[in-house]
Amino acid sequence: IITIIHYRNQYEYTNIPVKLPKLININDTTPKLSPQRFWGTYRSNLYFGIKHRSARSLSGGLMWFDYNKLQQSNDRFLRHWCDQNDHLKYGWTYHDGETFGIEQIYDDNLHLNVQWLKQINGEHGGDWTTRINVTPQSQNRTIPISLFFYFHHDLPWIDEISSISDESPDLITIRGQTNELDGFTIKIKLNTQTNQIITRTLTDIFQLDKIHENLLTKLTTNSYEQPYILLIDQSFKDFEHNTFFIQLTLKQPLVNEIFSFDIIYQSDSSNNERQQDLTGYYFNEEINRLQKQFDERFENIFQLKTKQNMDIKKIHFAKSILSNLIGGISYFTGKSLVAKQNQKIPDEYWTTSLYTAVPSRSFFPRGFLWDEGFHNLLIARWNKNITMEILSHWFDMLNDNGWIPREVILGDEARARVPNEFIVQYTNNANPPTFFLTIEYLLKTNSNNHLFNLSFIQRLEKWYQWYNHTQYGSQPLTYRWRGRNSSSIYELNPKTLTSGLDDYPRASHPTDLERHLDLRCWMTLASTIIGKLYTIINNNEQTNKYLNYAQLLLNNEQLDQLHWSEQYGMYADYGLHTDYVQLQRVPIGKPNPQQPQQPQPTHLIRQVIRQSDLNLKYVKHFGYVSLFPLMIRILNPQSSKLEKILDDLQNPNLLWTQYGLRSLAQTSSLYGIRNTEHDPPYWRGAIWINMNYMILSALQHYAKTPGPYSDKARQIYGQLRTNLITNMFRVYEKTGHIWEQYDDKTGHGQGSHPFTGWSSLIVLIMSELYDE
Ligand code: 6A9
Repeated sequence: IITIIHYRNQYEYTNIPVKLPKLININDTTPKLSPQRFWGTYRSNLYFGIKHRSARSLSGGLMWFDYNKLQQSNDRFLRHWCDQNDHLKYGWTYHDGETFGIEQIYDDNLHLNVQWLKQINGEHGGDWTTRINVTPQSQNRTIPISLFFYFHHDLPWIDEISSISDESPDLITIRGQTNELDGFTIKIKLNTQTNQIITRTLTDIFQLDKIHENLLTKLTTNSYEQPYILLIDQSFKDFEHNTFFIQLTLKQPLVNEIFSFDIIYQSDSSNNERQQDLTGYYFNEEINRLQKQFDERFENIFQLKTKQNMDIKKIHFAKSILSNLIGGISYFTGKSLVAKQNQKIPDEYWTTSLYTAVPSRSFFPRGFLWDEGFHNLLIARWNKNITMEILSHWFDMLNDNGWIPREVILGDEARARVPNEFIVQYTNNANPPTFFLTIEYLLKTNSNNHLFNLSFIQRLEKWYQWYNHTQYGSQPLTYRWRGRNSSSIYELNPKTLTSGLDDYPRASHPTDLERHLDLRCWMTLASTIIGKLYTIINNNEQTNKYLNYAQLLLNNEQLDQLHWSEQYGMYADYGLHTDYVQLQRVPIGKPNPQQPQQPQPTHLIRQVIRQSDLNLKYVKHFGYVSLFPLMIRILNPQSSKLEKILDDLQNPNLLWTQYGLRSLAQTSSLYGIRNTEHDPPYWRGAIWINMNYMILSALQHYAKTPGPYSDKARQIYGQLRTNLITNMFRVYEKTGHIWEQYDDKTGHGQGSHPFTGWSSLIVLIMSELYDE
């Protein structure tokens, strides 16, 4: 038997790029080579933001507020960055990732409908128009509303601004130029007659380093002190200006009357090909045409009309969710901060750019490694090219050891959203290699196609070997997530952030002897996929090496020896463990004899309450981890273990709820339990959609594969699918969002929202698209 040699080398450097050809070359994202994805709504952390795929970009953004809010409180009145505390419903109802998008935003006193549409001509990514339709909602006719749109570039770019004229339909015209864009014109045009609604306009230009801090401060202080006189009369020629903004104030909005304006961007290099300006009725027609095209393509791919119990509303729900995942795709450039374990001062990674979807526009607007593999299961159905570019960007982040950061935080805007203690990425930390799921899907549907070239495969192998070298267990064919804190005194169960399942309970005492079932299963999948990739380029030697190794990991007897607990009747982790741990309140320090009356401060410390029980054993916590041999389809269809798992799945005392499968069994000693004083339960009971998707996918597989339990698998599959769809749709109708997790007792959405990352897999669940 050929096995894979596991060696440990000295991982000396954190920030040297791997010595393999890059997948995205310097020109690949330029308007010449990929005009269709040059401009985009790639600042998805904004309610509406736009930029292009260049390291330095002209960036645009929308902001607004109503004066009622401003007067009531001096915080949270300006809408700009998506923020849960704004309590808004918002999201894309259409977005195809390339050509157009339509977003609805519901604020208390106004509704916004933002339509964005691109036309590709010329050499610099073509033209686009953003139409902003505002419907005031307030019954109070005297509440003014202000809308802003701004453009910013790090370097000066404005050549000329036309004067404002109330009569002219073209409110204002800006001429500008940057290295990336060459010459261009921006027109801001009111679509509504100015005599219908009293407007007041303001423009300003200035010099800014950072949009997110300075512009906000500038605007808010000015607006707050002098709500009606905003014009800061800067002399145009005094300085080199790199920021432009316009304010439109509706002084007496009429209820339900629409106010509308267009931001029209025109590249000089499109001038010869442009038939007419992308505005007016022509814009409507184009949007309508693209909507129709989207609807048809959506039905072709997802075929929801053919499914039972799918009414118009559910189909609309599915379209919005897909659009939100796609509309969340962003483009970041900057340097990650990375460090080896125990390294005090972090190193800067080289400058990288990342094209990626994000888990949540409001809360986590940046790249997350294992989330992205799930995102692309859906994105790839819609547009394989987008997925291939996303994958390529991620694999270009490989360092010379074969490591990719778990969280990719690039640029000021992304960094501003992360608390300091979470910014540095540690080069010994892994995260599940879910890209193998995406690649598995791509391989099944494109076997003859040349999606994967040698450089791609070599990078993937390098990545694979990093896991294999650094996360290998102390026994053959076992694996262990690194990065658990064995000296932690506050945590009831030291976290395993690297596994993606954070506080999901593992062995109570982290040691080198631990065996992590989920990681072993991920490596089984990964080995198979690397083997299959090598068949594409006819490398028999490599193919055999990996597929043979996969066979070892797939062997059910081997698996059972390492991970099946006969006593508990489940697959489990193994390690130094006891369930007899508790958080106990103990005083901090010694009592102060000078002040005996003063109550002494206390904190909670983890205590082992039965030392004799602390020994090497299977970890008795039934939940998502126990299901991995099912999820990755390692279990033989004939296995009696499969029957046991299927029975356990249906047991409401364990994982089954009418809203989906919960993460941890109600019988587990850590079910719903806080990990520390300040750490509420996260993966200890809540329902997560990525795992439910994998379970459904596996159930469908076992239902289709002949075997003694196929009927049982089919029946559970059907009920679980219905439960998930019904609940997520219900919560969406009620709250306007899909959520990070769902409460296992009530079905309510919880955690961050909107969370159109992996929760968007509900679209694949609705359409029953799993691995074919
Ligand atoms: C906290 C707070 C504004 C946690 O979806 C991304 C990840 C998953 O990969 C992981 O499996 N989420 C899951 O357990 C969210 C992680 C957010 C960490 C950053 C900073 C920001 O406050």
